[in-house]
Amino acid sequence: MKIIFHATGGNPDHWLHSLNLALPQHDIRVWHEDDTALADYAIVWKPPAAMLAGRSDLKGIFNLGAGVDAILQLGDALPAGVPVIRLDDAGMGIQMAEYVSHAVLRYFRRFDRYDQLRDAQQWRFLKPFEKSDFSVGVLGLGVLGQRIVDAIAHFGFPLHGWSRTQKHISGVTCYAGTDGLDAFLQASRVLVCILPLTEDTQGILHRENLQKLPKGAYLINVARGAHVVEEDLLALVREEHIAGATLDVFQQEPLPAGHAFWSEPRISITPHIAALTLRDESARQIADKIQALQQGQAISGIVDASRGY
Ligand code: NDP
Ligand code: OXD
Repeated sequence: MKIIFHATGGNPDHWLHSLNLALPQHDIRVWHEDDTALADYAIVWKPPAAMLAGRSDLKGIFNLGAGVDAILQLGDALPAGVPVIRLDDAGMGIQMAEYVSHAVLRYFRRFDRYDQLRDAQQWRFLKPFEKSDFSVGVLGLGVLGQRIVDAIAHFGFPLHGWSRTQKHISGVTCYAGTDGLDAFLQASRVLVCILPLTEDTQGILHRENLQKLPKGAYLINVARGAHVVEEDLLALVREEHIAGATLDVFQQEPLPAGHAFWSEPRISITPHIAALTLRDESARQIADKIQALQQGQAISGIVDASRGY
């Protein structure tokens, strides 16, 4: 089997090492601009259009991430009829669970405020939040959203979730579709965004929607920066409708020097590390899926381009 590889921002040597271990019997090559030789599969992250345009020889394109917004932006440059396959968890679920649990607990237990008091050398007691008032709402109940919900459930917070199609998850009040969004937002003291970035979800966290959150709400965005209208979030933090935010993703990455988020102490920032793509786990998952496809078996993770995820 011939496989072409390209990962923008990744080290090809490290990837080739993991891929060769998982797919020892295959011929894997790093794609370069004039490489038009036949290939059976492509393994990519943010590939250039020239890599995939017209490649009807491919049987599948593996995306080295859960989010497919970058690859779907290639539009007509993607070869018609060739499935795009996203990573299903591949070690990202546990990382998301860790990240979001930490952010929820840090805010709930007021450790953000205690850090400020420690910096001011003040020994002071802060009134704890009531857990029964502290509902956590998760936007997106897919592979990663459900993993987050499972982790948060252990701490006993009231849980809400929102998805496109109706879900039934024990211990979670589930809302669906545009009709369910307002009630979901009104019920979410902490809002976690883990949606895919699509035409329908782009800019979904704008002023009007953020204002539907209860006063004093807290935002955790681990999905894509373009879900949030950044100026609206900043204004609502300054107006104290939103108490603060933990943001892993931004409209522009790296977050530019001088961006107002850097100087807002109520906004915690991480550089898109909530869930890293793990090379060995990802390579193993891709190898298993190639084997299944070669045997004519169904696989999970095939992207529906018409939905955008
Ligand atoms: P999934 O495709 O498994 O889940 C997506 C969820 O979002 C589903 O529950 C889906 O609803 C819901 N959804 C999609 N569109 C809408 C809509 N219009 N209205 C309501 N709900 C909607 O994705 P994953 O959980 O695997 O990943 C989610 C995202 O996380 C990725 O797309 C990526 O952008 C981001 N990510 C960020 C990382 C980071 O490090 N910061 C790392 C990995 C991923 P339904 O169930 O009905 O289909
Ligand atoms: C992903 C990401 O989508 O790393 O997997 O953001």
